[in-house]
Amino acid sequence: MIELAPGLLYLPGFFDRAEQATLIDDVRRAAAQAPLFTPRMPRTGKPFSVRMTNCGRLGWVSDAQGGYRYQASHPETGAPWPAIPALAMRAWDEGGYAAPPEACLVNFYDATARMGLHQDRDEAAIDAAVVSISLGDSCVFRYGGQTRGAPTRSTKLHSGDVVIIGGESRLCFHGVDRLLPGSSTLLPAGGRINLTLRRVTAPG
Ligand code: MD3
Ligand code: FE
Repeated sequence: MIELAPGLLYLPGFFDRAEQATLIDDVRRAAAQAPLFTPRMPRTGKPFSVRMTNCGRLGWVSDAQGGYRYQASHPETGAPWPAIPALAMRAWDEGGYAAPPEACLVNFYDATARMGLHQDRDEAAIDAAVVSISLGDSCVFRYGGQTRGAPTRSTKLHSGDVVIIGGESRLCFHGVDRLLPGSSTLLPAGGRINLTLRRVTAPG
């Protein structure tokens, strides 16, 4: 385990190849039930290059009219989200939060997808760490400080890696600069899947 910054813990190779394959099977089943959708920016409606779906009681969605939010149903089908993959809970346990996660956001990156620098601040339970699981192609990940202008560093994230974003790093700006296509054979057609487990509401 490597502490990249205060509260930002990097667990390289947390999931072995067989476990990664199990997680991919679970994500495929989830996406069959809750299809990937293209989120859109609040107000402008500009589409994200990353496609998404969710597992858990609550899912993160965004569109022009409603903006960023968590909701209990799929934005296109209206159905409840599928269950969080059982193996993903092993990563959640590393975050040390007493209550279970409510959301597992599934991000799918094709070779050209990116995610701009942002903070994760749509959760009322801001004391709970966000737990990230990377699968498939590696990416160049960027993280900075609690203001957009603070200096940033970049690091690569590989298939099977887990990142715990808690403590002082919970509100740090971060994003995905680019994929490294062909860096993994886990997904036959390439691409990257990131699962982020989140506690949304304050427990109790
Ligand atoms: C915050 N996803 O969905 S994983 C997101 O790889 C998101 O798909 C990225 O940002 C992805 O909101 C990043 C979570 C993560 C990892 C490292 C961080 C968030 C971080 C380091 C500092 C601050
Ligand atoms: Fe984020």
